[in-house]
Amino acid sequence: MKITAIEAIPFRIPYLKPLKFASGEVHVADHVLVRVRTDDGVVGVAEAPPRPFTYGETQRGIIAVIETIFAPQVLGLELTDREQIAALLGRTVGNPTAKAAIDMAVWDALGRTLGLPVSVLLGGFTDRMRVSHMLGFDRPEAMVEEAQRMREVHGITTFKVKVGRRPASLDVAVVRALREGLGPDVVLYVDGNRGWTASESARSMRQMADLDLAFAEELCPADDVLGRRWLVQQLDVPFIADESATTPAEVTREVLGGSATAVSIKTARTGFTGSQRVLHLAEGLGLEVVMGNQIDGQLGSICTVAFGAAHQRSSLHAGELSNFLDMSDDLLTEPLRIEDGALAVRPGPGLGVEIDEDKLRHYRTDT
Ligand code: MUC
Ligand code: MG
Repeated sequence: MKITAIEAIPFRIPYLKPLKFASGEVHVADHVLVRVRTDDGVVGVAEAPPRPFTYGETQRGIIAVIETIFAPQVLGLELTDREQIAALLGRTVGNPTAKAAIDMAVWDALGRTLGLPVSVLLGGFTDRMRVSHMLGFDRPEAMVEEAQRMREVHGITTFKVKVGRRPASLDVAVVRALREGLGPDVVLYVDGNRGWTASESARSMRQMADLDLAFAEELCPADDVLGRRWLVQQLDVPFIADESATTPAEVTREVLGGSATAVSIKTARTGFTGSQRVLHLAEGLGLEVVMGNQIDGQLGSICTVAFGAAHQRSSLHAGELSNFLDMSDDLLTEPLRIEDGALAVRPGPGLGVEIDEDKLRHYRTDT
């Protein structure tokens, strides 16, 4: 169970359709596949998605920090030394998706070594999650059409709508069109990626008051401290902290400061070890949890479902698990399938997935 090598492999898979939101847009999945090898010949995998506009990480930066800082610290440790590994990686500031991918690849290797699914090791609460689909910026008719297709083809009935544009009326019109087009039974919530001011957010939320929204996420920056607190106190839906609250300390600060009342957990940035810390804090504080999407590929999405399904609180709401559908291809030998609006945990050891070596050869950009 000793870690003997950590590989960081860049790959590039285009999206069929870009995802656009207030803080950026993604046209290509320029991710990093992380492989942790042990002296028993076991290989654990995970993927790191660079999101420069959210965390400042780039594909080259992720590879550099893994190869030059993290791998030398972790080599020689046992797969069960997860607290040691977290402490060593934690000495470096930032680099959340690089750290998370190492953590999750270690968990995958541990599950494979023990012959148990990671989701069972984490808690094993249930074996699947309902899926929420994230709708990026587009014309109202196109977004309604996409949501209808997701409902018809995959049975998805929960949608997160990207907002935060100017004029805000563009987004208000989209959310109204979605409610009118999809009817009262779907769950709708909005995510602004910090695009609006607090007053634009308050005004837009008033204009959408009749649309039965379930949550509002990061409508304005958390750094607008008093404005954000003023906004959150007047809303009658939970306000989800996403990129503003990625660690237990940040969650505590935002929530005790009155700037958030719910939390998004993304395994892509807190791995399994860090996500459990945030989840247990959320339980203690009484916060609702949504399993978020870091615009993950299939490997990242199976990590989200493994964690989300493992615990009661993280499996209550639909998880954001479907944006891999917009990628032109992926790396798994057996592609993920969303059925009846749900994504199941893979039953095999570890994460229960295998990398297709031919596809990896085709999409990796370092050879
Ligand atoms: C989300 O929930 O915000 C867009 C930017 C990012 O960091 O994650 C995505 C989705
Ligand atoms: Mg978000």
